[in-house]
Amino acid sequence: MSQHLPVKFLKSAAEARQLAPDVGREVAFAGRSNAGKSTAINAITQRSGLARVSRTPGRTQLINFFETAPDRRLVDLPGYGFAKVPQSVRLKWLELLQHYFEVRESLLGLVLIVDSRRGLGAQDAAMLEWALARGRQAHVLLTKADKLNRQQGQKVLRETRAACADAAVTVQLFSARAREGVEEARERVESWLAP
Ligand SMILES: Nc1nc2c(ncn2[C@@H]2O[C@H](COP(=O)(O)OP(=O)(O)O)[C@@H](O)[C@H]2O)c(=O)[nH]1
Ligand SMILES: [Mg+2]
Repeated sequence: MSQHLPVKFLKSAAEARQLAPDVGREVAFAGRSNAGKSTAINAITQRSGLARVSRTPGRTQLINFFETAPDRRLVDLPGYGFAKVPQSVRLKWLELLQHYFEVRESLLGLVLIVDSRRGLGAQDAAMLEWALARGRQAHVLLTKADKLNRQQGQKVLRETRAACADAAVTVQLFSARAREGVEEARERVESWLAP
């Protein structure tokens, strides 16, 4: 187990034709806005501030590619669930996301970021469904677990596992703040990127 995942920013894509070349292996991170995706990516890669590269002004939503080794990538997908975004803009992101999952040969697994206090939502379930097509796997991080007591944590873990009853999906509690589950998440990501 490596101690960290070296990461270099590769490129951003606003449209399908701007995606990084579809070679090698990659792992994508998706989640509702504010679920803790940037924080989780930073904890897993131990690069504080890395995923902030993806923060762009206004409502521009980009797919950001990071390289961990030649032809090995982490992909930061645009967050969903903003209340204030116009329907037309929301549809454009969803189309781009759906296109990404449809065409991407190098995508091995999805890390789905879910706020443990909210649980799995309809859009999260849609992401999972898109990702699992064509033999891919998924790993759900129930984030901000430090906000729950042990009993609440076990309950949401149980409920989420039941909702994702699929051999290709694993679920864990995660807290960047309490450093809970960071190693487990990193191992899952590294197993997808390993040759
Ligand atoms: N308590 C707690 N708060 C967290 C944790 N991870 C993220 N947050 C907070 O949740 C908010 C959203 O986090 P961010 O990573 O920017 O979410 P993103 O929009 O999904 O990228 C921020 O205020 C973070 O400080 C965690 O493990 N514990
Ligand atoms: Mg973010």
